[in-house]
Amino acid sequence: MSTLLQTILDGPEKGALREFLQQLRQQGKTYWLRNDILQVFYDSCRCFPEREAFIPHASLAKLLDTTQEIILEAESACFVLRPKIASQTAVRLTTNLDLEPITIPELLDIRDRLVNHYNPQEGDIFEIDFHPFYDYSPLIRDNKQIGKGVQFLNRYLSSKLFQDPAQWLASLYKFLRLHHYNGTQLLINERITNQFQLLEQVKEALLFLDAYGAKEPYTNFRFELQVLGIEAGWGNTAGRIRESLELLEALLDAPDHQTLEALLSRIPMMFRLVLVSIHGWFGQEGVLGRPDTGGQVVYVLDQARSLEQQLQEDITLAGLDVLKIQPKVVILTRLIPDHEGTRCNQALEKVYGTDNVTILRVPFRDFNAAVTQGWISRFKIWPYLESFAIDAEKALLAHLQGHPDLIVGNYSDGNLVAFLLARKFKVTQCNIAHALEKSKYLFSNLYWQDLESQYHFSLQFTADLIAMNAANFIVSSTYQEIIGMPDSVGQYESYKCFTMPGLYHVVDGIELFSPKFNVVPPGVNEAVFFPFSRTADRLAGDRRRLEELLFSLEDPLQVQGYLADPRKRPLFSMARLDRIKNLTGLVEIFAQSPALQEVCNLIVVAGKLRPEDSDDPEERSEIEKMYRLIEQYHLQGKVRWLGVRLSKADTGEVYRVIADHQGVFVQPALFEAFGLTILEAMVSGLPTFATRFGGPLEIIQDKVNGFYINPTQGPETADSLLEFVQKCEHYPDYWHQLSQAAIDRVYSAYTWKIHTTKLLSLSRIYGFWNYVSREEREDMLRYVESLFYLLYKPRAQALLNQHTQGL
Ligand code: UDP
Ligand code: LCN
Repeated sequence: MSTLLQTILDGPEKGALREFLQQLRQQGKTYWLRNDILQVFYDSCRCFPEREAFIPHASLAKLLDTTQEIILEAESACFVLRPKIASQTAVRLTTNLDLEPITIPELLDIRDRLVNHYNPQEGDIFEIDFHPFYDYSPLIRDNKQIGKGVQFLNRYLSSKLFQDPAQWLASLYKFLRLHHYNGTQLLINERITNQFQLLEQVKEALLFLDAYGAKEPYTNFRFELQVLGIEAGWGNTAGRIRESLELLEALLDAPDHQTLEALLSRIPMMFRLVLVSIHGWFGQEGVLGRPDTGGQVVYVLDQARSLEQQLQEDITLAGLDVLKIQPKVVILTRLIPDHEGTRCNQALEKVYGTDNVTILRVPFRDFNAAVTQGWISRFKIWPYLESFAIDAEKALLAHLQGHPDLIVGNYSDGNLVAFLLARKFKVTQCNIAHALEKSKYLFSNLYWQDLESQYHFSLQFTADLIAMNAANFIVSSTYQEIIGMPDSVGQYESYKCFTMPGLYHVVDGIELFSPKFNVVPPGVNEAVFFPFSRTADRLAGDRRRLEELLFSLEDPLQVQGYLADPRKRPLFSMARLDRIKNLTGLVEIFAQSPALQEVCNLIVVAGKLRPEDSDDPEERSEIEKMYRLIEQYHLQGKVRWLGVRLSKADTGEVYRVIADHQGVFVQPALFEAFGLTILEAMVSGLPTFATRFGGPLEIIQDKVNGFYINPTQGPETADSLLEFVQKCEHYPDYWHQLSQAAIDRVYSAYTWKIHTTKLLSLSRIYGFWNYVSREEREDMLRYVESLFYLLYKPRAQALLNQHTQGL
């Protein structure tokens, strides 16, 4: 129970707490969330400056700072407290100011009562609880270590395995014998018949290698090694093979976790990778900015390219060029017959600049052509995924000519399909969320029934629970994506305990302390996005053309608005035109600050210019709002809105042109899971102001290499932009300082090389442990399957029925 709350009740602030709760009650609202609670409190502090309890450092302030929710019931107030990251408790405070603990099921009942969905006479509600299934896995204790799962897991499992040397040797031997490529044995062959012979042969091979210099190519002695039972895969030169075999020898003699990690990251186990990204328009051109089509497409394409390169390097280093092994990376997505001029109707498309990265498009089955021929909102895609996975399995086998070695899912739909495929192929499953919608839409679970016809969150959240628990490992872009910050709940954390009134209660939805979580941030495509000062790499023609497009071109089909004084410093933003991206919010902030308008213009690249051109209800309503704001605040001459779809190369140059004008990039989202545009702008050298809600908090270090803004506080945001612009006027170097700091930040922490090296290392290590401990996870996977078949599938079928009836 809360000691802080008890201290308040036992001390002089007791009265103030009672008074504060009274104030909340008087407002007639029963459900209070943190921001509103604090707002009421700080308003009281202003009204009663003389009252000691109403000061920001009083115990009451500290308590409210850790309070996520207050639910007011007739006879009590329920406090949901988050005293530290990833830990939550609930307590009831009665009208007599007595404290009682509240269990998780009780808390979920209270929330149901709040929305009139508590019907105990109809029996208990279905409870989802993953807790018992995590007993197979060790748990991290220190919350600072969350997100560094692989080191922890490797250390833990190694020590467990090494305690039983006989089992350890047997597992290692079996694992090494496992590796083949298209029927060719790798690593060790049948001449080594058991684990005991393995050590003898390794020693023999090391003796044999003494005769060769470190640089001697493997091909010169390949067949001699084969006779000793040693196959390709240990290295491309005598020196590299020696190093690898010495690692193996050490592991057989006196195992330790570092040596195991070093050996595993050398072992060639990854040749065929599948990246699943289904919703939206997946393509290389003309798709970004379309509904549901943004950062994930950029991320997956860049990641696929980088993975191929890294795999190729690893294969060469492992000495597998002799076998003519070529890595294959497949991006599995949906084929859209009504392709609207994109290439989304092509079954196979090679990714530019690669040898073996292919986009493989599999159509949704034609349940109802009116729906399945065109783009389907990511919120309505659920009924098509199981049959998609069945068809994709065949298409993958045909294309890859073998099983994949790793399946990486992206977003809720891709992760669900990755789960189904990984189960079929019996391979490692990696999850990447990109953004979990549950955190984006306030009350998305509590009021799911009201939102169901548009968003179908009952399917999405069930799919999320299935995929995140089934995954062998989860890659997140930031630490706070997993468990949030001291004052905000993480995206994964929000799945820990929640109610879907009338459908189910999640009493333990995900183990946040599981070592499956790993933070591996993405990078930027450095050939496209680079600092504006690298003039030799920029094309003068593009620069002029885009300068004109941004600042002066008159073309009502592409651009709305003109700039009366184009010399003013440009504030720039670019995003899909959906509500959460809040570009209309940025226009409003600008509109309400005449001082900012004095010194800056606003330029936004977003969506389309005509509502009738959009199929997406959110995009249509944002377009209409944008026009309303421009009209209402007389922004003509101050704002330019480009409804264009830029090529990738042009996007890179657009940031640089804005930087030529010493502009500023503003990212005003109400919530941003990560925010690739922030990396792109920063690496181009643009001082960046980004939302403090979500991933940008980790990318940017406030006032060092960028700035945080709170887009819900318009005047405050306008003031901080203004302050920066004024400072730049006074100290011309200031803009350059910030610009350089932004560039340095990206190059030091956000590159694809760093990302893929880590991802592949994770894949190998989790792959090994998946093999060694598979049986221990089977009960979890069976539970997950039952949720899929008994909960998800009937709801997906019901949605399909609606689609086939044209609803
Ligand atoms: N983008 C674009 N044109 C647009 C809007 C976005 O090229 O009109 C690109 C942008 O450069 C970035 C990605 O789409 O690479 C958006 O990624 P981000 O992570 O910022 O947001 P998301 O759209 O994924 O939520
Ligand atoms: C989805 C989002 O909403 C963004 O915040 C991310 O940057 C993008 O995916 C790539 O992970």
